[in-house]
Amino acid sequence: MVKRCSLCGASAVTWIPESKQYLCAEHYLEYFERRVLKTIEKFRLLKNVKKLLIAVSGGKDSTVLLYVMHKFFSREINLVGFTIDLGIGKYSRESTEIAIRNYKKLGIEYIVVNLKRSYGFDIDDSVRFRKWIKRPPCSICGIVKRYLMNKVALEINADAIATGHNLDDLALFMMSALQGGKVEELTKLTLYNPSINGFVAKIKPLGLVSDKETLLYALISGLEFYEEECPYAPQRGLRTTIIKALDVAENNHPGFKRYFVLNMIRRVIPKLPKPQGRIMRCAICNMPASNNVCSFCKIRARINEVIQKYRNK
Ligand code: Q46
Ligand code: ZN
Ligand code: ZN
Repeated sequence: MVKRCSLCGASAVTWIPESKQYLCAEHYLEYFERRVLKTIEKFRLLKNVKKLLIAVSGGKDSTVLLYVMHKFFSREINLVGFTIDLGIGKYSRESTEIAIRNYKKLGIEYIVVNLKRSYGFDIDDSVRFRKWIKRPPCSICGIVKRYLMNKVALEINADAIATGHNLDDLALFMMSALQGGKVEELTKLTLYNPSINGFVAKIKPLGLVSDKETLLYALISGLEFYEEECPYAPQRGLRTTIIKALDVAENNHPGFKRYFVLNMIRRVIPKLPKPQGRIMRCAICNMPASNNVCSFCKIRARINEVIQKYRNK
């Protein structure tokens, strides 16, 4: 039997277990946008933001973020897209091309940094020379993304950086941080991280919509996004177990992830001690750092050194 939209009777595309509603395509788009706009309003994510850097990988989350921000805020906020070509073979080539096509389609100003061209190494190098670098690609990739996002945001005087992290990402990060007792990491897992010690403020407008909801929004809206996963994404281990456990909890108790994340953001994280960062400047690049030399410059120097030494091995 064809299910009907609980609001208008048209044929339904989805069921929202939390509100026990079937929704048609049109009402689903409205529902999703309302959720994102409510998050932005409730958590005052765009307060005093006149220029916003939007980090776009070309995947579904950041593409939806770009599209929604453009649809609702392009008249009042100067939006600038930002993409890093990380040098992960076909994954980076194609996702970067898609990001650029979307910027052009929407008429959004954008910046693309090619890691290899600008800094002499890329993520594939870190894998090729892993034996000597001894660090997983995702850890290097995380340092690169955080550093370049902040650097570019400072250079263009952006008031904040928006990232496409969704509810599932936040629930996973929170569970992992809790499990590992990483209190300092937990304090950063909010929807709004204020500007502190030379780091530009960060916002997560999709932080209360799930992975599935974001995918459905992208599909119904006909957005072009890169569908394949990064080849270095971990396939096993604790991370995967936590994802599965969270999915079981969500299936048995619809809304579990949303309540968990909201309770963490509202009740738990504000009670944690604030990180006591000092303002330091990296001796090499002069960017804000927690040590004499920032993590990016350290890893850049190490990988370039290894490339020089072992390139023919
Ligand atoms: S891009 Fe980078 Fe992810 Fe690929 S290397 Fe890991 S962190 S998995 S979001
Ligand atoms: Zn409807
Ligand atoms: Zn540095």
